[in-house]
Amino acid sequence: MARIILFGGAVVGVLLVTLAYAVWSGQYEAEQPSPSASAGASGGPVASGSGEPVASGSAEASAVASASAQAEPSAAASGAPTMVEIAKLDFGPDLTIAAGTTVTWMNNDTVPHTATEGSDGVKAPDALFDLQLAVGASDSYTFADPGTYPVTCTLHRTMNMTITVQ
Ligand SMILES: [Cu+2]
Repeated sequence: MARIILFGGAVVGVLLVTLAYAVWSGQYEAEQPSPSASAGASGGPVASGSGEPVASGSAEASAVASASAQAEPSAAASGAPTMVEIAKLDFGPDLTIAAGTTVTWMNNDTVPHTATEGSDGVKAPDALFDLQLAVGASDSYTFADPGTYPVTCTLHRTMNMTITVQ
């Protein structure tokens, strides 16, 4: 009986020592991780440093994206059909297009208009186009050759726009 108690006490003692060592080593390791954590924090800048090339890479990607975005206007000026919507006695902004581009004038106004080569309501002597546009109607002209083409409405002399063909 006494042997069992002694044995049990020895076992308990070993367990206590083991537990104490575990707690001590646990605290020691708990203190150790903080230096290793700061080492990991110092490794953080390395990680962010490796992140910077990624960031610059995405910046390059955005630069490429913006370059392609800048390429879109030239793509639009490279022959895609273009619509001019007439409203409130106005052709809207001037156009710069590529040779071969077809321009369609759409009369969204409440009165008839024309899209005529000329200026201030006067048709040019050798006008290439003189499109009659009833309300809701549209018509087109294809600009084959580079040049600067003034466009006017022969019914409203204040309606003017310029189409530059490159
Ligand atoms: Cu008009």
